[in-house]
Amino acid sequence: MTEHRLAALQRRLRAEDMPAIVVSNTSNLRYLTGFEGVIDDGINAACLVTQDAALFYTDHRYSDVAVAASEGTPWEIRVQRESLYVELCEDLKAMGVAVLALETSVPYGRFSFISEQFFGSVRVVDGWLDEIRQVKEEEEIVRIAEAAAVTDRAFEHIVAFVRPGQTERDIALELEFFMRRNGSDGIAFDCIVAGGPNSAHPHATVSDRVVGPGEFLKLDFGARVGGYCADMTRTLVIGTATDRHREIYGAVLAANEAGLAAVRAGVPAWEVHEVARAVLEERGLAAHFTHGLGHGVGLDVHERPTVSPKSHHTLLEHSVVTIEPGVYVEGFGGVRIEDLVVVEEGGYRLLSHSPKQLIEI
Ligand SMILES: [Mn+2]
Repeated sequence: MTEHRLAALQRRLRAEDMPAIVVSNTSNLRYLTGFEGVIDDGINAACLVTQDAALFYTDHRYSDVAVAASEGTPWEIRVQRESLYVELCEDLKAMGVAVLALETSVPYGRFSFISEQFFGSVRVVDGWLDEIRQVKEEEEIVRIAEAAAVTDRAFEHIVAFVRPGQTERDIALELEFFMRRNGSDGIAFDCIVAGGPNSAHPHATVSDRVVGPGEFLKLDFGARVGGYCADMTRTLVIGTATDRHREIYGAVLAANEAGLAAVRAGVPAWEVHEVARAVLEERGLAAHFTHGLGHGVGLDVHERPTVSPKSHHTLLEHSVVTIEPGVYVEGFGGVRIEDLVVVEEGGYRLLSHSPKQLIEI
C-alpha cells in the first residue's frame, strides 16, 4: 500500500501552503498511486492531489483497471469525458482551489493549456516527488536488488558468449534477450556495448562495428523488475591485456573502490565524487574522467541524488545510487566500472555482485 507516499506529498502541500498539485510524470504517477498494471508509458492520465483529496484522471481505456486498483485506497477515479485537463480545471474551480502547483517536467504545451483553462494561478515546483522517491522503502529495494541479480546473471552469460568477430549489436541483443528471458520486464535502458575506440565515448550508441583483439569492451546495462531499474557497467579486454590496458583498468577499479568506501548516509554527494576523482588524479588520469561519479536509481534509471562535483544532494539512508568512475582515452578506448549500492547508516550494501577483476576473453 502506498498511502504514506500520498501522505508525504500532502504534508509537503501543507508545509508550502499550496492547495493542490497536478502530477502527470509517468514514474511519479506509478509511485504515488502504486496502481499495478494500470500505468504504462502511453497512458493519458494525471493525479490531482489536494491537502486532503486524491483524484486520478484517465480515459475509458484504463478506467476499469484503475477502478479495480483503487479499491480500498484514498484514490477517487475520474474518467475523461471530452478533455482530461478541461475537466480537471473544472473540478479545481468547483473545489475552490485558486493556486495550483505543476511539476517542472510538465510538457510546455500542457503547461500552456492548463494556464489558459485554470481560473487561478499556476506555480511550477521542483523536485517534490523526487525528494520523496529518493529514500526507498524495503519493497522497492527488494525489486531493485532482483533487477540487479538478473543483471549479474546476464553478465555471467555474456562473458561466456562474447567472441572476437561479433558486432556490438550482436552482443547488445544477446544481453537484452537474456535479461528479458530471465525475469526482466523490458530493460532499464538501451544496453551500451562499445568496443575499442567506441569505448572512449561514455554513452556510445551500439554500432555494427566488429569487436577484435587488443580492445576494451565496455558493457553498461540493466534489467527492470516490478518497474524498478538496475544499472551496472563492466569492461572486458578482448585478447590479452597490455600494460596500458592494465594501468587504466587498475586506476578505474581503485577509484570505484575508493568511491564505494566513501558511501554512507549523511555524506554530501560531491564529496564521494571527489574521493574517487582524487584516486585518478594521483595516477594522472583525472582529466579523462569526464562525468559525475553516479546517480540515484529507482523507477527511473537516473534520479535523485546526483553524485557529481556540483551536486547539492546528500546521500540519505536507503537511497540507491551508482558508483561509476570512468577513464576515456580518445582514439584508444575507455573503462568504466559501475556498481549499484544501497546507502546505509555507516556505509553501503552492494547490489551488484559481478566480478571486477580484469577479464580477458
Ligand atoms: Mn549509471
